[in-house]
Amino acid sequence: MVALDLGGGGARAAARCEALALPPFSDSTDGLTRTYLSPAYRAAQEQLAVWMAEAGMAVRSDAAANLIGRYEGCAAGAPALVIGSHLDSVRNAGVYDGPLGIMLGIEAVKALSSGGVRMPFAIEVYAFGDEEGSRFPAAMLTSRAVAGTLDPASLEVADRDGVRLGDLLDLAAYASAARSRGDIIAYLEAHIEQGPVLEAKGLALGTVTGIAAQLRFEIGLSGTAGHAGTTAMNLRRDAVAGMAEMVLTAEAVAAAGPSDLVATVGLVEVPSGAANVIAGRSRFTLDVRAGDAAVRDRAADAILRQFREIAGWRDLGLAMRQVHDLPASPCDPALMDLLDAATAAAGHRPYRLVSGAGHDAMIMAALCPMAMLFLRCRGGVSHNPAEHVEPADAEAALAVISGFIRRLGDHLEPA
Ligand code: HGY
Ligand code: MN
Ligand code: MN
Repeated sequence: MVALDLGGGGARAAARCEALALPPFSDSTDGLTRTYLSPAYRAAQEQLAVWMAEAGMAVRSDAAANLIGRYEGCAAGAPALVIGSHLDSVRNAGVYDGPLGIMLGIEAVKALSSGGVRMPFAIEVYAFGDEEGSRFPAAMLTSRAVAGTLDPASLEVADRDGVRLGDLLDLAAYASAARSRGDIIAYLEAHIEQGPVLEAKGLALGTVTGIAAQLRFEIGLSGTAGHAGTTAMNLRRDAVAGMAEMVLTAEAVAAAGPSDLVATVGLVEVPSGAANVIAGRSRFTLDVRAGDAAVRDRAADAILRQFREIAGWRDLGLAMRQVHDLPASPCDPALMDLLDAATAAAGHRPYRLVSGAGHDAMIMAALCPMAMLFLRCRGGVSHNPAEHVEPADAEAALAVISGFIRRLGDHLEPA
């Protein structure tokens, strides 16, 4: 194959993520927030569609509101390599978490189309919708729809304002976003590491070996609302004090386990909370992860058992609902080898590492072989506006993705 001109596409990919951090591509004027199906999400899709078309792709969207660009292979209608990541963000997010993988996919296609090169397979770039779960109490619905693993009951969700997913999209059609196995050869996702390992090793890039298993719960406590000045301490049923004890319990259980076991309470709410009222109700989320699902499950069982004990002696009502269960997802060994080879050919030392963060890749693994390329991010900081990727590292990632694409062609059609 002729050498491709990557033309500063890595730096452009990073710059485009920065361009999507401001209104109308952010729902907030104060930092980046772009939730699934919000006005900012729709505006970002419109901009992405322009960039996909400029790169030589035919653009469409599916019933789950994913945006897809397709670049045909040598023969029209050939099965596709999917390159993707997510367009939504957490609240007050960094700008690269998700979009960078989409932008790099677009740049890889742009290099092929500019060089007039067609592969023996098509390439589709997917911009997924709700990876973060920052709007609805669910996550990765749109990649689940594509992978064909969606439980229709999981679509019955509403956001904090009571807007239901079904108010925004046709839920009866949602699962038609599914792709069939024969249509997809492999899935590749490039993503910032969101951790400190690559930076500590002095490496720009890493090949992911697998993604940690995740469990997520919503917990509700009910006590008795009362007067903060007149209710003696021994007479209280305080839903905030109970929640505080549970938060520290989750932290202690995870801290006592292996280093890859983590537990997080990231959202706490006190409905009708006030300075002079003993809280009658509280709610919070619990996220538990480990590289091994059995380790994760034992820890989650221990945490929930202690929650029941705390609720018991504090005489609090306790409601616990599991909202998310993702198994550990190993990456495909042959695709990891291709990424390592492309990394070495691009002049970087191949290095393998596990992902503690969740990604659409773990869902796509049910549909096809999956691989992930991590990029170093400054200080390992992510889910934070201070997230930063060096343009030079994005250039390196684009070179590796392009090398991966070429090697995938050779891998599928040995000379
Ligand atoms: O939660 C996660 O791991 C991902 O960033 N959505
Ligand atoms: Mn994220
Ligand atoms: Mn992400």
